[in-house]
This record gives sequence, structure tokens and C-alpha cells, in this order.
Amino acid sequence: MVVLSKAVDSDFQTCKSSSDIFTGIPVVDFSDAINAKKLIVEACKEFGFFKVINHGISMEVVAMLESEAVNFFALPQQEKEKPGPPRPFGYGNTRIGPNGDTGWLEYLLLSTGPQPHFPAISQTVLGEYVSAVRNMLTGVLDMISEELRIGPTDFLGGLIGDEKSDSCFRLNHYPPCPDLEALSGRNLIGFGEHTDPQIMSVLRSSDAPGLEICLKNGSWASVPSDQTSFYFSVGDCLQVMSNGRFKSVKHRVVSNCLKSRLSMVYFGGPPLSQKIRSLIMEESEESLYHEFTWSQYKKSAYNSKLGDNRLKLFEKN
Ligand code: GA4
Repeated sequence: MVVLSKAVDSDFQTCKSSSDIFTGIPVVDFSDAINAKKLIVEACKEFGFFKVINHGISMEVVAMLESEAVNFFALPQQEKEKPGPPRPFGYGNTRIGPNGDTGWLEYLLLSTGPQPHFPAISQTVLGEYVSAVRNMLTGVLDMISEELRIGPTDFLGGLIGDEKSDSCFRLNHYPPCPDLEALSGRNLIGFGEHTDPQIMSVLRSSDAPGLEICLKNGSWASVPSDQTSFYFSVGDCLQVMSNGRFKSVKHRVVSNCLKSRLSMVYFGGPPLSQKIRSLIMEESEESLYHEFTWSQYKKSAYNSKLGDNRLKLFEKN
């Protein structure tokens, strides 16, 4: 990582982080299947974001992958760079995407193909984690299909479970940024504000704050860190499929802590050829978006800057 003084005078963005931890994030308890579906749909409409508890995922697998990631990020810089840059998959440091965005983090971007692998991370642990999270996401999406009566009940989940699903996985390490005085009360941005282009994303983080979501009124809310739960966020494709009922949640990460933060995020994407269009429309309701394929949307997303409104290009007016 670059040294802090360089980060402060260079083009790293800063922001005033939201100081209070937000306590209003909906909590979905998987042990209460009857209420889970309704709660998920309400949460996707109100926040585009919710937390899942009693998910049944082995905390041992989570801890093992976390420790693999911690060990990887502790390697000498040269070693970390060996597998190559994150285009499409590899190690990245302070540069995000292809269009000049920067952030106070280092990361690994990985494929989730049939047998996800990365030289410095145990293939067994990575494979177990990815398949457990994929199954959990598939279950959540099936609940949404059922509650909203979108096609067959396994329609949405099927897009992620499909062997051609274009999902990906990211391990983010946000090093501590202790010299906050030099920033005059502001915080370095770890990962700038953005929405995820895919259908839905699943995040698990270490016990350090930093994630913020944008509420409907435009204010930023700080998400409490919770190592034992998973946070789900609606992506752009699901906003389109729900014809705008669900909100693709804008979020960011600020490095406001003395602790380093580690997050693992699974981005559930459909197959490249999948057509994305509004799937629920009441009588006389019109689609808010032009139809596109995931491949078209992805291409357009990779031509955008992180904070751009990527759906704008596909809105009907
Ligand atoms: C945001 C969500 C995922 O992290 C990601 C990001 C991707 C990247 O880091 O390469 C993008 C970003 C994300 C959206 C716009 C483009 C592409 C960086 C960027 C500026 C892996 C993804 O799928 O889209």
C-alpha cells in the first residue's frame, strides 16, 4: 500500500463519514421461514439491503477463508502481485476498475466458476465458502420469486445456480488509516459510492466498521459490523427485474477505523446471454427500462466510473 502522507495529498477521495451506527437495518431470521419471505421483499423495497441471521453457514469455513485472506494480504508486495492484475481476475491495490477510480484498499477479484481457484488461497476452503454462499443466495432469490410471483419459484435463484452464471467474488482488505488528523476530521474513502451491477450481492466482514449505505432520503447510514451474519444488497439487474420496486442500494466503505477491515463479497450475476427486463408489472403498468442482456450491461458498466448511475442509459423516459 502507498504510505499515508502520499494518500492524503494525492487523489484519494475523502468524505465526512456518518458517525452514528444505524440500527434500522432489517434482520431476516432464516429459522423463521414463514416471515422471512415477506421481510426480504419489504427490505428490498425500503433499503435494497438486509441482514440474514441463523443462515446455517459453517462459521468454521468463514473463519478459514478469512484467515487465508489475512495471510495473503500480509505477504510481501511482490508476492501479492505475482498472480497478475484484477483484469479480469487477480490482485488490485488502490485502483478500482479500468476508468481511474481509486480507493484506500487492496483486494483480490476472483472467478466463481465451477471450481474457483487462486494460487495463494486454499482451493478447498474457497470452493466451500463460495458454494455455501451461492446456495444461500439462490434460496433468497427463490423466496423473492415466490413472494413476487415471478415465473417459476426457482426462476431468480436459477440464474445464479446456472453453471453459466457470471458471478464473481472479491476479498477486500482496508488497511487502517490512523492519521485522521491530517484529513481535518474527514475520512479516506476505502471504496467509493456505487451500486453493484449484478442481481444481488452477499457480504460478510470482519469486526470493523466502515460500510455505509445510502438511505432513501439521501443520507448515509453506517452499517454495524457483524462477523456472524451476512448482508445482502440489491443490484441493478434486480432493480430492473422488479420494475423499480426494489432499489439497487448505493453503498461505500470509509476507512474510519484503527483496525483493518476485511470483507468477502459474492456478486451473483446471471449468464452473459440472459435477457434482463421487468418481470412484474401490474395491469397497465409500463416497463421503466429497455430490455438488455447481462453481457450488454456488463460492457457498459465497465465503461463507466464507479459512482455513475449505470441504469440511466437503459431507462425509458
Ligand atoms: C462494483 C461491484 C463489484 O465490486 C465489481 C466492480 C468492478 C471492478 O472493481 O472491476 C467495477 C464496479 C463493480 C462497477 C463499475 C466498473 C466495474 C469497477 C468499475 C469502475 C467487481 C463489479 O462487478 O462492478
